[in-house]
Amino acid sequence: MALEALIFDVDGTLANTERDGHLVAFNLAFKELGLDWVWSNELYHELLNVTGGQLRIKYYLSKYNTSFHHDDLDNFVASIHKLKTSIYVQLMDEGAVPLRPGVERLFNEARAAGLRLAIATTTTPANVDALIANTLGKEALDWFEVIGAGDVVPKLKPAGDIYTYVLDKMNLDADKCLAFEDSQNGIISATQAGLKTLITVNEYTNTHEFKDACVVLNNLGEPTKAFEVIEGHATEAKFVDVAYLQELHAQHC
Ligand code: XBP
Ligand code: MG
Repeated sequence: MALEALIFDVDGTLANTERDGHLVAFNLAFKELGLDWVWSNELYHELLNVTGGQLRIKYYLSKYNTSFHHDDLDNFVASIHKLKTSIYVQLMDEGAVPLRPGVERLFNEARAAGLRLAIATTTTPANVDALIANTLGKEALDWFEVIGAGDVVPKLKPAGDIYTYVLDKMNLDADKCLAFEDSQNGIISATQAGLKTLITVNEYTNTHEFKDACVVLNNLGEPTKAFEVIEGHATEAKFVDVAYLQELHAQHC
């Protein structure tokens, strides 16, 4: 079965948007609304176990700020999240977060090799557009055949719904694809949709469980700076290119 398509997670995989984008935007939104909530990097690490910004805020209130009450919590949280999204987009417009090593290079090589590209993420669609447009240029949004984002499906990751949605839209079988993820919730989601997955960890996810991964790397690597294999088969490859992806795809993982 030949490799035909690559499906990418966004947050933590394409860029370190959680630490340098979302966390900053949540705290700025709280401040702007006069709330005395401050999420530290350590607390955010724990809160990331819950995917989806609105659910994350509710989780925070239920576990770390139990004295806070609001008569219309759903709408209140939605309004905080709306402000947080606009702040996040502004941060991206200011170029706050670069892509991780090897991401732009791999997009270009994959496109040149005729691989189909797509995105499957839990984050709000506007956030994806802002990151892509500000790092690769607006026209790069067209590189992705499908951008599956946010609550286009009822169940967020770790449910497999977003990957299944993307595969359906592409009219593609899971065994012709590879997924790119950074987290345990992400790999559970991709695996549930039947996908083989390559993991690049980051500071929030380097202790996660990735038993179903084809390989766990520190990042995608560049010709000038090789990746490190954290878990998986030894390889001659020094950075992730199309030939290495074909090698991984042929493995039983
Ligand atoms: C991403 C998320 C999102 C972002 C914040 O997970 O869980 O909630 O943290 O974005 P994944 P929103 O990388 O697994 O897709 O505030 O827009 O939800
Ligand atoms: Mg992620």
